Amino acid sequence: MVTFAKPGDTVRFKGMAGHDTQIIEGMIPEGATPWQAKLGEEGFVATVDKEGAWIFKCNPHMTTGMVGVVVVGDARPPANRAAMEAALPNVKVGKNMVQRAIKKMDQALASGQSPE
Ligand SMILES: [Cu+2]
Repeated sequence: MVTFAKPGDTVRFKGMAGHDTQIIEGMIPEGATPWQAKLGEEGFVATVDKEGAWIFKCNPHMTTGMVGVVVVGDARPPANRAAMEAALPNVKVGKNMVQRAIKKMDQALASGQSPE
């Protein structure tokens, strides 16, 4: 899942029964505030406070591909695209799923998907 936002926007998580959401280390813009919801935390709201790409996971289902991307701002590619690639070897769980999320982001951006 790839979605788009502007700096300072909020992202609300619904249908959270049995799920959580947490930022993946190294997969947010430099200086950005990571988020973590509790398991089943319905309506959890995350704020994307910096431009760039943010990748998050659901801990119980990450290895089956429950990983998402929020692209914040208009820069293409996102400013932290290279930093994400560099951080990939440090991802301990579900590295292939993070790699897949980055690829999906690249594809979404290449196809011209954008906010609104
Ligand atoms: Cu889940």
